[in-house]
Amino acid sequence: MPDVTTEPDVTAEPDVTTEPDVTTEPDVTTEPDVTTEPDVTTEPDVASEDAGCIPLGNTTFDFDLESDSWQTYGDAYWETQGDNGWLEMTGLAQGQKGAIFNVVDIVSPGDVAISFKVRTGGGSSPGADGFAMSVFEVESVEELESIIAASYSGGGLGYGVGGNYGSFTGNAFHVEIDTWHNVYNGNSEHHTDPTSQSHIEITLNGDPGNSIGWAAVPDIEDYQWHTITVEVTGAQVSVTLDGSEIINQLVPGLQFRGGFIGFSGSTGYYTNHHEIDDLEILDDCSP
Ligand SMILES: [Ca+2]
Ligand SMILES: [Ca+2]
Repeated sequence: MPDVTTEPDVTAEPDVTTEPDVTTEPDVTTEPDVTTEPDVTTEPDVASEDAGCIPLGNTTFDFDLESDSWQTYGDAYWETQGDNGWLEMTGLAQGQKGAIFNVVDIVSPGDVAISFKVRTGGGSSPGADGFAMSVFEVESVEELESIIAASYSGGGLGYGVGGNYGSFTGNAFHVEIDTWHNVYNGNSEHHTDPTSQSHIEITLNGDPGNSIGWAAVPDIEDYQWHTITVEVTGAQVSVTLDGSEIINQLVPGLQFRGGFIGFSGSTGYYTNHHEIDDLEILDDCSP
């Protein structure tokens, strides 16, 4: 945890706000500028890694999770079978809420591509509630952990802390795999999902009701591994599921701010497995 004291270098970098000038330019000729930008100044933080600008790289979760960077919260746990390891947010019990975050390495702001595998299903019929990948731009692990503790289960998917879900007003980016249709009722239900079907949805700032794009994925609860990729290029967001594009849209004003990356999920009366594997992060800082 002491390593985290170096993190403000990354999260506080206002210089990066100049990057959209670059990111809106599809011209390849401007890209060399990117390599000389402040991203480079963050590299000493990951000096133990290779010289590449990929602080997390390809994480298979096959290593002993307790070794360093990844912290487990609530009902989440690390699971293995043979040489393969993966993350389970909830297990099949009711009323679970779990999260696993990397508390050491920070995802850089700016354009980014993130890929991970999900497996859900195997629970009740219907199943619920779902899970999410989140990147929270906060200044310390303590702040991150207070968010995780305060987050809602159920429709909050273990990351709901903003909007109707709480007082969080910072920047965060989320990719939900949502298998339960919430309908706002001003009481136990804090937002209305965009579709009654299972869906993959991009939301912002800790608010599961702050949707900026979604696609129905009615067959996602088959308890098979599926690969999700999300790419933020300037204000353009695209998502693919098993290689097929399901979301691609411009979100005016959007800027990927980077931060702590992790996963969370929840069950309620209804249940499912909520499993994650093979996280890959590609910052836009390739040579
Ligand atoms: Ca694995
Ligand atoms: Ca939902």
